[in-house]
Amino acid sequence: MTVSGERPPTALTIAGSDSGGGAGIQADLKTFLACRVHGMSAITAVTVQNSLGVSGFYELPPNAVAEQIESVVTDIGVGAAKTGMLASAAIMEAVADTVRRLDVTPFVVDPVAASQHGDPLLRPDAMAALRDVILPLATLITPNLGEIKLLTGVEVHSRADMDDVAKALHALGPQWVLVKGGHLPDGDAVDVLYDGTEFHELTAPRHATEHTHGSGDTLAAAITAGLARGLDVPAAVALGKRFISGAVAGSFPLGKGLGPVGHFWRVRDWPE
Ligand code: PXL
Repeated sequence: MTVSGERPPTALTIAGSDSGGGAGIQADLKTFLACRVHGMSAITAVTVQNSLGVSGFYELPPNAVAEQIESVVTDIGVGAAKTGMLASAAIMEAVADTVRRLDVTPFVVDPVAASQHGDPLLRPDAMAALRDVILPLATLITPNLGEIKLLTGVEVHSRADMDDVAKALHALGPQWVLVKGGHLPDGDAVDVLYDGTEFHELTAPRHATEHTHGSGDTLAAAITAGLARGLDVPAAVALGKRFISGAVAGSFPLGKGLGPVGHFWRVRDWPE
């Protein structure tokens, strides 16, 4: 059989496994596929979870995380990378060393701290390391309002607060900040993208669904796929927003609790 495929764009996720398949590594790889990017993974931890919540997680040794990254970077090449659940300060140190040494860029950081049910996905010591060790390396960070409170101590109550906190987050070292305002109570979901100079506002209608497990991971993964395809940050964020809007509209119930966003909303062709 002849092999006729071109080499596709490649993206790496450095994140935790979700046994329920809706978030984490599983969400990222499905999103990369849907965005026609070859997805690769460096697993940081294995969570035990279903639609009702996370009942525990097992971390990998920090060097095992670093070796997975090095293995794919030095052979296959990484067009863009993202982080999700990084579990511990020791894993964050190993990821930061490796990403810096191998110049892994663009580097999207989704500062994941807890599941949608509020179950912790980080050790208590890890938030400070996420802020001090990981954020300064980021091309883009994608915090939600809860993560912003943990990173800066600031509670965002209004659209005007979002600009101020974007500045405070930018001062922590990332090149771009996407403040996700989806958890503000009223109106459309507004996000603010900031590069230290200009504010870009991105607005999307809200969808009435509670089945949004994995939505943050999926947005960050779609943005990463856009960067791997060569888009600049504003264009990749716009692509990410289109992808997550479709996935939230295509979300579905699963199990007895919260279902995931529908990663396959654009995957239409069924192999006959
Ligand atoms: O959605 C955040 C997230 C990231 N990574 C893993 C998760 C979750 C949420 O549950 O389980 C592994």
